[in-house]
Amino acid sequence: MSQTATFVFCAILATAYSADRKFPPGFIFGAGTSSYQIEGGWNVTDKSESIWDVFAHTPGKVRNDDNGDIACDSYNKWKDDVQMAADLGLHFYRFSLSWPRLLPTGFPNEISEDGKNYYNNLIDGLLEKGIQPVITIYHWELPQRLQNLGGWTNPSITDWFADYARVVYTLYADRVKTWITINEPIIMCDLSYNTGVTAPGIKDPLASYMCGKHVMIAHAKAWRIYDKEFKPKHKGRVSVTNQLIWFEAKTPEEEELAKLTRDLSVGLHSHPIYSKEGGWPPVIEEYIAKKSKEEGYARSRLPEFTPEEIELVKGTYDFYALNYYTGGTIRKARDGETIDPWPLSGLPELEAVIEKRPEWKKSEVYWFSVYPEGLRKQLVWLKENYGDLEFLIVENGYPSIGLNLQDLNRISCIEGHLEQILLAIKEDGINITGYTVWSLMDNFEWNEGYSIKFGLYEVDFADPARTRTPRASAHYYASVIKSHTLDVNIVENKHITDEL
Ligand code: GBH
Repeated sequence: MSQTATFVFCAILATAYSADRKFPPGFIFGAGTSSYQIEGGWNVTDKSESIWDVFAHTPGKVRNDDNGDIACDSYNKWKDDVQMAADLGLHFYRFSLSWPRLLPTGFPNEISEDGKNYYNNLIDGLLEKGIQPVITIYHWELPQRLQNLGGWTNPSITDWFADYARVVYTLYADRVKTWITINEPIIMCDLSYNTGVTAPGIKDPLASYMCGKHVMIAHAKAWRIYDKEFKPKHKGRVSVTNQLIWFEAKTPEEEELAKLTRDLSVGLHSHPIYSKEGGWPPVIEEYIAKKSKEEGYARSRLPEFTPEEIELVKGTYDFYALNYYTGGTIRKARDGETIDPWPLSGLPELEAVIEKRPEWKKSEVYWFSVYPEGLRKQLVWLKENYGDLEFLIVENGYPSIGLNLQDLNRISCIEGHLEQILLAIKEDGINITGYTVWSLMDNFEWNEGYSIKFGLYEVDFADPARTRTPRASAHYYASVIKSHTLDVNIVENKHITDEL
């Protein structure tokens, strides 16, 4: 047995058998990636530049001036990725499409043969191994040409996106049954247009909410196109995924503020879709309108929805998709205190400060502390606010720094979250149907470049072959999937360990 497997053995022995640690029949497990973070092949054939190509090629924007020119080289090595997914025993693999690889002009007047074939091969390769493809249509790779036209601040983008979505449904809906339109509206709008730490790096206090509105309408148009033109024949499902940081009050006195923070961070992009009345969360709409007025604006910084737009967006879901990583406590800012806008520019808006409880386990990465209970609390909150929905967790994972195959922290983090999912299913009666580890392999972690690792597989970025090696967490996850329980016993599952 390898040293890696020995570590897994130790980790697994600590868990005792109990019927409560079994997953419901039909619960599915997957892993995720996104196009710019893994593909490379940034200038092959007719692919055009994305905002990330331009941003990462600008010195000083990304840690160590890393870029995704080659990344994991999945453009060439997709067969390895499929094999890794198969070795893990994944039920599904979540990946995203590169808009400028498929539509080099940004518009459907030209569809790239090379781009089309790349994703056809990947989809067919997965299906041959019995793995369901789950596609994110937009995971932040906007064609630069569309950014030059204003990107997500231009209302026309709702049609540009809808046209792109129709192209990809036409190409792949015969084989792909689960779709995520857009990854993390709040993060993408905030980091791209307000804090400016990610591409295209715009820092404008008005732009983030403009983006926030257009993202909702773009999603809704794409959902409705599928629902009308593709669902009757292909019977698939479409949703959008929200990044949810669980915010709770630091002290009982701060409960009101914590509630307001959740209404902004979770509610902003959930209420328009999942609530009965639709539109922005009323308390947030009022709060921002009032502040905007005080600041001397003629209208609210949060653009209004028309009644038609409210109807267009409302109900455009087939399930609730969420990404969960970490939690935070909320307290009122002291007079004159500078508020860090990460992870939400709404925090300065609300004069709210986010902190971590000292008892939460820290990771090596500053923004991440391990708080699996927050995931269960978040799911309960969502059910209370939006009803008995089906929940699909499409990202959860653990960040680390440096090369390390024996990633016991990642194992215990994943196990902790899976325990909370089981509790939410069994104790709170929440309908959670699947779980996704971010990420299948180490990749380009946006403004952090390659310095932060999320992979079940380690990738050697110094090696032109971009060799992938399973970490202990890959062995662990394969055992969980195979046994469909958290009571994985590495002795019984030894053959899996050997295979990997
Ligand atoms: C998700 O973003 C993304 O969907 C995925 O692509 C990403 O790799 C993964 O999670 C891990 O981050 O410099 O202050 O912005 C989650 C949001 C965005 C959180 C980048 C960490 C860096 C801190 N992440 N952010 S900051």
